[in-house]
Amino acid sequence: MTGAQPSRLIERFEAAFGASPDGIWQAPGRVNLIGEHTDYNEGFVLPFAIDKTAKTVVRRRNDTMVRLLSTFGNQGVIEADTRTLAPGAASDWTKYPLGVVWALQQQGIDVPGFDLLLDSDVPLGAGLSSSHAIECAVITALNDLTEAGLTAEEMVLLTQRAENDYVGAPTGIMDQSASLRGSQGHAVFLDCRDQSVRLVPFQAREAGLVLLVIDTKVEHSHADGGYASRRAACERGAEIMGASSLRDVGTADLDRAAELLDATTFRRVRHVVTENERVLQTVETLNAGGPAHIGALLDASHVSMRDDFEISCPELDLAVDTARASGAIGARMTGGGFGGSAIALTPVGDEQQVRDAVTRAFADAGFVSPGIFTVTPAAGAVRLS
Ligand code: GAF
Repeated sequence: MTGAQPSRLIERFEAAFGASPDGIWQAPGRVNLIGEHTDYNEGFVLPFAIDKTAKTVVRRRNDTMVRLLSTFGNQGVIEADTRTLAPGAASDWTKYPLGVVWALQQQGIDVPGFDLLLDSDVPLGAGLSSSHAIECAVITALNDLTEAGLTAEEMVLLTQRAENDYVGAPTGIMDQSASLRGSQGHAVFLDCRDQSVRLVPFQAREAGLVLLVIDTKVEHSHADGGYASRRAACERGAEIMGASSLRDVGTADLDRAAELLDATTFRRVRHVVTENERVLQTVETLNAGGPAHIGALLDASHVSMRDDFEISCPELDLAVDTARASGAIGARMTGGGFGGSAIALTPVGDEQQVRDAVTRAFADAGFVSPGIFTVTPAAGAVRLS
């Protein structure tokens, strides 16, 4: 039923919960064009919302019960009580909606009980932010139903709190910002220090290109140690450099960084500092010449993540290298790393060739067959009915 029409979802909701819903809200997943692990360093990112979404069908209740059902898995209806939510209590997908309720409560917002049906066509564990899509759909619904009047910026911080303190993943604000603030045909140029956003046109088709996503099927979780250890290295690096965050360290400071920091911390810092520069250059290049000119920046970003930040993996490297060798004009892993997806900016005429070459290379290497599809920048979270 994944990716179902709203009318089918309403039928399913009514069959499960015995009443009509108050509405349907949807929020997209994202790809990040460039700017990786810069968000929690108060830096720059350039993601966009994709045309794959989580949908939540919700009905407000008159008690404190939350009843949750998804169209995937066979878990049936899972119940919780808004009065007894505690971080770490849920281990399945329900931690995302319950984390949002918990974060709203921490903010002093009174959240009533509700029934919720979730459907999503954002691939799970593919590094396309399927969990943030759920959280953003839920917070958008609850913001409407409680009339809390939260701004997009406030909802970004509350879903970050849900992720950090309820789910247990020490992530930044990029994914929620793309999901809540995305715009069709645009990438979201976000300054993570003050949450200011500039929308940058990104229309690959008009430039004769497609953006391919290559899902390596290597699953990852940001609650695992790798993400947290990279974040800790960045914080350590900034502190030794006497900066409040790596946002305040520039390329001109790298010689001094090399003297002060151990070799590993230096490479982590160099990735973030140079990645911030690449984001700025990508925005400038997109505005001046369009997507056909950003290939080298995507490639450089991947090399930096592979060699300096060390968050790639053999499957991501193979996807990127094969895509480049078979026609893509630029490619990089996207998202937190250690698995998930790569993106490959590819001339329309070479799309099939790249798909075939990557599929063949994965088979030859004995890797699980990758998922390959195109994405375009889509609108952010919205109420459908
Ligand atoms: C994940 C996190 F959720 C983001 O906040 C960001 O740090 C990203 O990894 C890396 O750029 O998607």
